[in-house]
Amino acid sequence: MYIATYTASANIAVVKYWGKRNEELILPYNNSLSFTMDDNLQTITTVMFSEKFSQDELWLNGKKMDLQKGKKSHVLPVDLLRKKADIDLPVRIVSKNCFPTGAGFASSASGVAALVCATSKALNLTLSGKELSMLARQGSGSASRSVYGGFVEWLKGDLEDGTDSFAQQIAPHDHWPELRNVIAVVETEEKKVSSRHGMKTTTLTSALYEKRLQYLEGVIPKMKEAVLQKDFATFAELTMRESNSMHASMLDTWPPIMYLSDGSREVIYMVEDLNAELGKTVAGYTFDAGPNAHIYTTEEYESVIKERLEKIAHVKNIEVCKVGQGPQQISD
Ligand code: 2P0
Repeated sequence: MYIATYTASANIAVVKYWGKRNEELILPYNNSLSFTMDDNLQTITTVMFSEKFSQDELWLNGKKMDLQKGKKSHVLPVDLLRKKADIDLPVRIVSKNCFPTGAGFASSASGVAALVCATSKALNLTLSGKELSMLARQGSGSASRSVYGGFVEWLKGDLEDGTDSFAQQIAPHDHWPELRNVIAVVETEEKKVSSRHGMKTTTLTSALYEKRLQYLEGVIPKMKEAVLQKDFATFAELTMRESNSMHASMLDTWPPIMYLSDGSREVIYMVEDLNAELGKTVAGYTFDAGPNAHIYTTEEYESVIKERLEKIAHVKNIEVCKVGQGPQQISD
């Protein structure tokens, strides 16, 4: 029996990945930047290989999944690693998302990152961060960033074969200890348009998309500098504008994609009002492929933001994350 258990956490991007230039290898059009979260948004995964198993199995949150359906691409890295290790045994994957109840999102990033780390360990492979990131990328793009903690950049790369498209850590988890991500859950239902489908139609139909890619080329160096200097005001403004840029190109997609809801917009106005009232930028929102808000702020303003969110009727749940350390092995 080959066995290993790993945890990995979701990451919340501040320069987002939305569009693939190669769908099979999962190669993006732009570099992206994110913070990996702490164990509040964590997946724990055990991977076992044994001749006693008759077939591959995936158990997610206590339910057996059909490997021929939706999750098939997410487990692709297991096949790649099995070939690399030259071990031809059936696998059993047992994975659990330890997200707060009703968080309203299930992250493929934490799941695939934990899967890649656990599989590699179970098969006794010694792989570099770069190799783990490239494998995770092929399961789900955003997972390439969750193999590291801290502040992470996924390089889009230029090569056709994807060998230069992987993530790297820009700053460790303790670089900016005051940073917080306040999550405002406004919707707990599953999204109507999957990221995979949505990003494809955006790249094919949005006239704004090309403009977004040009815009991001200027944003990325500024975002990295703002984080390295811990310049919160610049960081937050770039984060909000980048999120708005992505959601503008989504709305410009045909048929349009609208992830933001009335609740999301109320959170946006709350953040704008707070920053205006204090005369400085102390909070910056960002939204992924869904209506729930991620508000980056610092420890000092965490409680005022929570108080204001509690007054918004659409907000069903509030969680706070710090920046996390990245995947950890759990001993047997
Ligand atoms: C991100 N998202 O950078 C962006 C922001 C959603 C909006 O990465 O097709 O689940 O598996 O590569 O990684 C979601 O995309 O998509 C995503 P696939 P993934 O975090």
